[in-house]
Amino acid sequence: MLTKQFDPLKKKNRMLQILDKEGNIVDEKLVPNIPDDQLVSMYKTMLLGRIADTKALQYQRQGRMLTYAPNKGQEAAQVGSVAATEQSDWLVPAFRELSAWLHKGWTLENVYLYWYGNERGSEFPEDVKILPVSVPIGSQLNHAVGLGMASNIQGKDEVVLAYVGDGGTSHGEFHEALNFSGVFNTPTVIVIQNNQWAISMPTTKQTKSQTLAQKAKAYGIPGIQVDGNDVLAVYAATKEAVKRARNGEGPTLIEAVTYRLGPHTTSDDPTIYRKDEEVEEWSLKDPLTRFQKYLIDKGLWSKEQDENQREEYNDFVNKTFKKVEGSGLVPLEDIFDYHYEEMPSQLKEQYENYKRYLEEEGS
Ligand SMILES: Cc1ncc(C[n+]2csc(CCOP(=O)(O)OP(=O)(O)O)c2C)c(N)n1
Ligand SMILES: [Mg+2]
Repeated sequence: MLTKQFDPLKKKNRMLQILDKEGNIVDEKLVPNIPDDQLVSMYKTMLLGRIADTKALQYQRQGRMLTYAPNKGQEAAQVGSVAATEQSDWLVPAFRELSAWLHKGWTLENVYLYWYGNERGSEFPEDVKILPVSVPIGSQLNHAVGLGMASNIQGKDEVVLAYVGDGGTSHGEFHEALNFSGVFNTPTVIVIQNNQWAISMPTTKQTKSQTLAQKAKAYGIPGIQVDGNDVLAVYAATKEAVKRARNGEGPTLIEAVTYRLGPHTTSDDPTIYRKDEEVEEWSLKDPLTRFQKYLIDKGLWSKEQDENQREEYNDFVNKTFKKVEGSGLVPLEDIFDYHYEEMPSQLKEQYENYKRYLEEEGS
């Protein structure tokens, strides 16, 4: 069992890594059993995620997209984990999970619609079990544990995979969720995407703990730290956790050690608070390059295929965004009657103020 073999409290064998930063296998015995076509499909999602991410940032810079939270560098942490779940399982995101969303089946068109500023993007196909983006840090974890409790009560076979950032681990909800998941033995797998930064706050200042994974110990549940830029390690740890959850053995906490290569959001300038050398160092551990080398070594992929695939995705992403741009926005008024069947009085007052503001603006 990986959670026994790797211990976040020990110095030796602390972090699970299967593919090193050059894309070579560290230990054959640890390589998870993933069919070839699935390996390729995982890589393709990571590639699409990278391209769609880069372009989203550009669209926003061109004034064509409302806002965006970049994912560059975190593709393995996301695809490695979601690929280890089943279609019937739940995905509960924070807000920086582009590659996980795409792999699970949230269409790029709807993801883009959301960041474009059109709430219709948050509509998911019936068989795609994803909760909407959750911007209030940590809040999604309580929903995830609740879904897990519901799965238990209704005797369903659904496992819940939830994401949170390193910054999110300082929020009360993180601790409540871990405690409840342990007490109620919920089928929940919580993946911390430790991307080293919570806006300008480094993980080293976020906690006095050596690792984030060790926090599981206090709640009596298994916890493991994995190289989050190694898709095979993330997959292996998640697969084991999902199996445990489905067998009625409760939750697991996984810390995926990764790095946010881009800005926090489109309103952030990371050069103010971190050094270029740090970013360069992490660029050498790029999750895509490593996985690509592994697939090429295995004879499952080639440089030529890679170039063609990139071209195809560039084209697909451009076309998708054009459609989104042509869709228009949901009228801002809609946010006033979005939450309540009948608008409460204080909201009515705000709505009146808003209309007055528009009249004054227009005059
Ligand atoms: C409750 C709450 N407080 C503050 C914020 C503002 N905020 C947005 S992202 C963020 C940092 C999150 O860091 P982390 O959990 O590491 O996730 P990352 O952004 O690195 O993916 C903060 C403080 C928020 N969205 N919600
Ligand atoms: Mg973070």
